[in-house]
Amino acid sequence: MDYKNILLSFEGEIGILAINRPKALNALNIETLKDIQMGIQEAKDHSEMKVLILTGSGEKAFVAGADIAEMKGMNSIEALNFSKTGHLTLKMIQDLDRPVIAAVNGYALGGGTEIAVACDFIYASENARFGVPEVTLGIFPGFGGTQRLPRLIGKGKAKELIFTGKMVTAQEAYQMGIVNRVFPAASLMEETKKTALQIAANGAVGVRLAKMVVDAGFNMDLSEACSLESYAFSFGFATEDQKEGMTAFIEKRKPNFKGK
Ligand code: DAK
Repeated sequence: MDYKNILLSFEGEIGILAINRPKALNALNIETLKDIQMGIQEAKDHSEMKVLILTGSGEKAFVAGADIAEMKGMNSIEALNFSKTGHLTLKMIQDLDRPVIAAVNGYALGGGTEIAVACDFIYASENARFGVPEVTLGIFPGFGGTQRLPRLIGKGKAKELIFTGKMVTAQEAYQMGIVNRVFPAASLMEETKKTALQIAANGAVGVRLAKMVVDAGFNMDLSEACSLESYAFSFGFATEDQKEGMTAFIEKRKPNFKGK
């Protein structure tokens, strides 16, 4: 597939989607959001892929936000269209039936932080910067930032970021619980790939069910969520991977999972 503003590649079981608009620090315009949607669909159709890494091209930015030049002249209807396109893009990332790791390699501002937070978890380089500076532009976060950020780090910390619009370092983002791990810029991709390979070596159906249960159960009450877990857990016993995983343990060998 030919994309204008993303690069999509596959290295064995790992997919890498890099947002690639260097002249605007990978800012998200509508064209880029649509490219990301098509890239996610292509990754989904690539059955060999077990984990997707989302990153930004270049050394300076992951995504410096929504494209301010494109947004500046929008009326409310165009803004609604933009917001819906953004929400759909982030939902496609969140709902991908395989894990998505954000490798944040520089500025992740506004829509950049929002798209990272829609991934399953975030690794960051030491030079990464996070923030939702929309209020400094006279708006507020509109790609799920007012919803996903409080669910990830709690309402108080999310409101502090949203109301001040301040930027935080990768280390501060780690302390706030936005980021799982921080690495020197030169080793971010290598470390992210290591984790992706560790995930890819596990039973793919189990990983996929676990993602679904964590996400779907998060907004349910505990007893409903545990009931969902029970049914999904039982379904796992209908798979070849469960038989292989447990047989391999008993036979003291490495499992050979087929994702079936
Ligand atoms: N949009 C468009 N262009 C951008 C950009 C952005 N967000 N960020 C950077 N650029 C462009 C710059 O204009 C500059 O272009 P040229 O002048 O070279 O043509 C080029 O990228 C390099 O940027 P700088 O020269 O500014 O580079 P610096 O190193 O000096 O500064 C910076 C880097 C990241 C600190 C700075 O560029 C910056 O503050 N950028 C803006 C960050 C920001 O405010 N991001 C949040 C955007 S607001 C909505 C839903 C969601 C949203 C909005 C609406 N709806 C419901 C409608 C989301 C909003 C946002 O994300």
